[in-house]
Amino acid sequence: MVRDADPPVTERPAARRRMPFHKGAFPSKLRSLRLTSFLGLGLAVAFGTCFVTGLLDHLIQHPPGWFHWPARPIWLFRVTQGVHVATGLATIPLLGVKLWSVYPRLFRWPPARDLAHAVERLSVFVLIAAGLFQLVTGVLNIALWYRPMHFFFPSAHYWTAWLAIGAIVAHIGVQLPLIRAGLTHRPRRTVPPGTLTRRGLLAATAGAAGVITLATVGQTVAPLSSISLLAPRRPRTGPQQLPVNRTAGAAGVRALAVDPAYRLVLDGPGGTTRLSMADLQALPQHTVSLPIACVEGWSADAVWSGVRLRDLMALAGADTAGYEVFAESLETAGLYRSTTVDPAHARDPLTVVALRLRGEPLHLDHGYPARLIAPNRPGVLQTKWLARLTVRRAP
Ligand SMILES: Nc1nc2c(c(=O)[nH]1)N[C@H]1C(S)=C(S)[C@@H](COP(=O)(O)O)O[C@H]1N2
Ligand SMILES: [Mo]
Repeated sequence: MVRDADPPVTERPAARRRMPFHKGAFPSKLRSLRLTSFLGLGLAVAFGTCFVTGLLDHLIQHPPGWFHWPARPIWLFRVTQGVHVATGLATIPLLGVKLWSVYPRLFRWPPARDLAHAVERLSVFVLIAAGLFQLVTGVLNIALWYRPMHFFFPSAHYWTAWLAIGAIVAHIGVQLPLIRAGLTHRPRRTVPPGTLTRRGLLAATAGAAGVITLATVGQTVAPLSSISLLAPRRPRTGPQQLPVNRTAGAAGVRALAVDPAYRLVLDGPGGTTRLSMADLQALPQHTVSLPIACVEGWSADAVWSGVRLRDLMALAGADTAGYEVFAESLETAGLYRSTTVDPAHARDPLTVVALRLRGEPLHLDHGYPARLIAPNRPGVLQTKWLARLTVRRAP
């Protein structure tokens, strides 16, 4: 197997003869097992990190019984989701150059020597297709461009991730002897002066990944937002210096939200209470500094004031541990119209039903008259335009 290590793949006479394209297509001497192995290593680290952080996001949004996501530290989800988006983006140049480095092999003829080889090639095909699907849909999601996606993005992105990671593990397993050889054997071959070296190509690839990251990380790191040309959302844009994805108009809640007859319905073991804005304002007010950290990768700090959720739970007759809160929006149809606040988040002193943002009443697009804001939760669970809170025993 190690014989593959030295000459670049295009120089193997058999490979060249059998290529369906004219011989000498893309005849780069840069291609080598070593280059491919290093690119593969980088890709495995980036994709693996992206997979784990993505899985975490999925578990937080759809927690199975055994999973508990803590309310502290308040910045944890912001970091894991930022890492998810950054590593996903870094994968783009890595995958591009990796595919280029093995390009002649992808079109080798005949396509398979035997059954085992056919299975291996099929797994490579799955790997490429699933990897490209993840990158394209992920970027479309960051760009909030859902129109070309004729499927439900979160489910498609989640299940394809399993396909991709399965194919990657299989691929690494099959190629392990070659990868080991590629990473340990240093070929003596030299590249003519003045041409791109392998080290140069790896550095350029890493540089491209870095530039892409810098051009987007500003959607989370405010000081970098001015150079974040690729970030569609910046921390200080939007009403009250906070970005808005879904406006009150889009959610169809404008009329209900400004109706003087608005009441926040509070349901619990002690019965049902209907709280007017004046009632809510008369309860003890608390100010917390918490970020909105959207799963799309942007996040922004803000200062919120309102009533602690635990105070409302006490009012509803649930003054002890073991209760969760089901929060519903005035929105009737949206996918994100309701969430469950688990006991740890519900009792946290930083979890508030916010009435104010940066000292002003909430803007209609930020959830006026009242929204949920809790520490270390994905933005998608920070329900706006609250209509009803149901306090109930956690399962
Ligand atoms: N009722 C309701 N609340 C919602 C949403 C929504 O669509 N409906 N979007 C959520 C999402 S995805 C995020 S990131 C935060 C901030 O969203 P915004 O930018 O639309 O204010 O609010 C959340 N609260
Ligand atoms: Mo979001």
